[in-house]
Amino acid sequence: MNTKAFIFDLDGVIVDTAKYHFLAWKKIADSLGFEFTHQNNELLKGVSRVRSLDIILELGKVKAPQEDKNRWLIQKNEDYLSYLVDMDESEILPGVMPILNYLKEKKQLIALGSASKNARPILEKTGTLSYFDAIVDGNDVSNAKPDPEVFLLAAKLLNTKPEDSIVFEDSVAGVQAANIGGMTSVGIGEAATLHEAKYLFKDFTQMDKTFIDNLIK
Ligand code: B16
Ligand code: MG
Repeated sequence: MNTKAFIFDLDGVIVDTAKYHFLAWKKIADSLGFEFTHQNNELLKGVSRVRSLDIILELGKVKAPQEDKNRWLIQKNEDYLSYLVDMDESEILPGVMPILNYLKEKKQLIALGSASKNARPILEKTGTLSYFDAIVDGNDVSNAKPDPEVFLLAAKLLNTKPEDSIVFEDSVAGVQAANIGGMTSVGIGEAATLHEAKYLFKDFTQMDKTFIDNLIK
């Protein structure tokens, strides 16, 4: 049987943390006196914390010295972490566990490829850490998605070529990163935003074992 590398994004793919990122960023925007909408939040998916703040400040037309930015970055992360305190396996998105278990059963390699610097504690809290043969997160890379660095490093750690790697992603930047890296991109979400993905599923409950079997062939 063939062995492929299956690389999972974290936020929006394994867990629905996008809602917590949204609440924490909204608090910053509220305190600065401008509106931050769910639509605005789409721009931040898969984007690093530092870049996310820059995008938000551009939206609110706010110019600020670096020391203010540093303070807001700390504030946002503290607030975000406060939402994660009680996190457990109930926050794993529907259909994820059956796919992870099937990949294990088929002796496939599994990696995490996330922009988040909070990835490890989230995997621990949700009881999914042991599924991953390699973890690459925001602490390990210097180039943000759509740069493919995060996924290329994950494939390298798994000793797998990019063309034998499959990436599950909910963000436009992440799908682009997988494509640029020469990997098979699987979008998890809406066709309207993820049309660049090679394959698309609304969520993991729509993905059956045959789809995985065909990727492994
Ligand atoms: P943190 P992913 C990304 O995670 C999120 O989609 C994005 O909204 C967030 O800003 C980024 O992680 C950084 O997260 O502040 O926890 O370091 O989707 O690449 O798993
Ligand atoms: Mg994501």
